[in-house]
Amino acid sequence: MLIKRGNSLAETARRNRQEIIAAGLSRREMFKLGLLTSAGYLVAKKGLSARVSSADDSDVCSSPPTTPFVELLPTPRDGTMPIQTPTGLNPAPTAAPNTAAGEGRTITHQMFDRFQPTIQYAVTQKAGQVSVSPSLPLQTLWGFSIGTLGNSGPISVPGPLYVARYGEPVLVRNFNGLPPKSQNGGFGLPSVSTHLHNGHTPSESDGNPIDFFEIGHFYDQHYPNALAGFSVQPFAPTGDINEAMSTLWYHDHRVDFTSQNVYKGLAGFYLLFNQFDTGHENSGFHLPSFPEFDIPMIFADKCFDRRTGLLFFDLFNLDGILGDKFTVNGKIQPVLHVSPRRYRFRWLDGGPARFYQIFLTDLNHLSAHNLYWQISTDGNLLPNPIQVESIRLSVAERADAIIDFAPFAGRTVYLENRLRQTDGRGAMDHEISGAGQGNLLLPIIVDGPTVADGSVDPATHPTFYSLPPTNATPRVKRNFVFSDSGGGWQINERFFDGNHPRFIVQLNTVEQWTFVNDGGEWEHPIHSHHEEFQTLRINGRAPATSPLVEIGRRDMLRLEADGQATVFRRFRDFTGKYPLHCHNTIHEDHAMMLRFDVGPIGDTKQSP
Ligand SMILES: [Cu+2]
Repeated sequence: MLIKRGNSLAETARRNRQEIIAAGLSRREMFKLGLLTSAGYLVAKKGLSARVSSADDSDVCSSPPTTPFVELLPTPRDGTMPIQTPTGLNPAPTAAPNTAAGEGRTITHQMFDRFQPTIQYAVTQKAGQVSVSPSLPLQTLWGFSIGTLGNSGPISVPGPLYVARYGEPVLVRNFNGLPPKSQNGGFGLPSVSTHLHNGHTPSESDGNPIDFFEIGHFYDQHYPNALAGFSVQPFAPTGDINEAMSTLWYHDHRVDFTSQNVYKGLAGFYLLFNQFDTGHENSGFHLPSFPEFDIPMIFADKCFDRRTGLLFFDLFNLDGILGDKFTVNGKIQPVLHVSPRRYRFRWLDGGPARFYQIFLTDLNHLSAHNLYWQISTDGNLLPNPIQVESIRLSVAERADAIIDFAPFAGRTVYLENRLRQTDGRGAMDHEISGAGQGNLLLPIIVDGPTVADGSVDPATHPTFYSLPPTNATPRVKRNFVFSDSGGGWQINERFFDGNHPRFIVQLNTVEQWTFVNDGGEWEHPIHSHHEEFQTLRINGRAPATSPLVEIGRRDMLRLEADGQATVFRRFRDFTGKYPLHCHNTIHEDHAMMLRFDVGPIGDTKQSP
């Protein structure tokens, strides 16, 4: 009975918070009423706080019931995940900000002439009505629509997919057509900065948290699509092929509001191809052809108001929000039909705070260990495919999987998350549910026609790229302690300040960074912009492989409870400001992030 009582207390507290949010009280008013601490947490009263938990008071929401496995998974192959199409921009993009025409950018593009963007896109961020499940009312979400402000189509959540190629620079004109804050439905700020996650991008186009722009304005974002190392020997002028990336994604990164804006829908995929990862299974690495057999999937858990059925964001839970409804490409528990052959799935943990461990489950053969292949970590192909039974993802982390459905012909298998997590601070115990006892994310029905499969069999041990060497001597070794302090989340005991860099990295040098998790009750998925890193040490040992693939190039590092990691980093080609932050987007907004700059002369601060 204790458990029941605890659950109802948590539910009462959530309902009370919903009422406060619905009342639209400002934080200032809440301070006056004595509802908020100076750090921004709700005061520790039972029946209110998300954090006054007794052991039985787990913070999992209770959405209305939904009927699973009805709607189809949106995919690029049938246009239900739209593919972005090039256009001509008028006025033409310029290196300097075109403020006269309404551009919100304030910094001139670096290397605009060197990487002239002959491929141009227009996209508009706006509100729209979206179905997430036939069991729930239409939701007013925010998304990206193809076209210019005032001349764009319906939004899609996730947003349109970009198909880019190395050597073909791109410019995206990104319009803010969002409604005013008074019409935001309780959360979300109509002030945005779109980050291309994992991109090797000039600072001014990176979607820096403080480079946000307002309603009615646009921002030209220049993506060179160039391999890292193009400006230094021995890789100039084309860059290091072993730095090639594949699965990227874009999402809002507006300072203090990233969690709300991404939760509301502002995210999508950006795929990069080249002469090896071609998108055609009859050439290069012979990976399954896009888009027929190559399907991106973003996983995001959501909470819906039990009474209204509308998407709910708990503004007062600063630990991290967990949902009890599991979406894939924006739909709650959709369905995918495939043919009996190999597919490439590109998995992304879209957050805001949940960790996943994804198994292939056959509900009629629960004891079977269904193996598949992991071919990448984040946006990077591994040197070789690795056979796995599961892949673990932290927020913003990606993995490409190759699954052969030939052995499952005529059957149904599920993507199942079996990692247990009871609050937003992490999945500390790494407890794995029994097969069929976890979260069934997506049934895959293998009832498609038998078709030719020209893709490489991962069991033949194909080789992709090599790992770049990590034996260069670092110019500086820096340390970063991630802690629950100051009433929020901090790095080296300070909150984010976007206006002042904590340290300066010297352009075209190597550094060694050590991340330390100062606490046993939370986990932080750490992300840094500019270039990726390679892990040298993790939790006191050399990086390991399966199930947590640690050897590959990465832009995400899962800093476990009491864990630490040392990584090798290069900073080539581009200068300017970049963030290092936790990608639990709630932690990021409150305010576990720092700004570093890359410039001609660096400093040597060791604990910046
Ligand atoms: Cu964190």
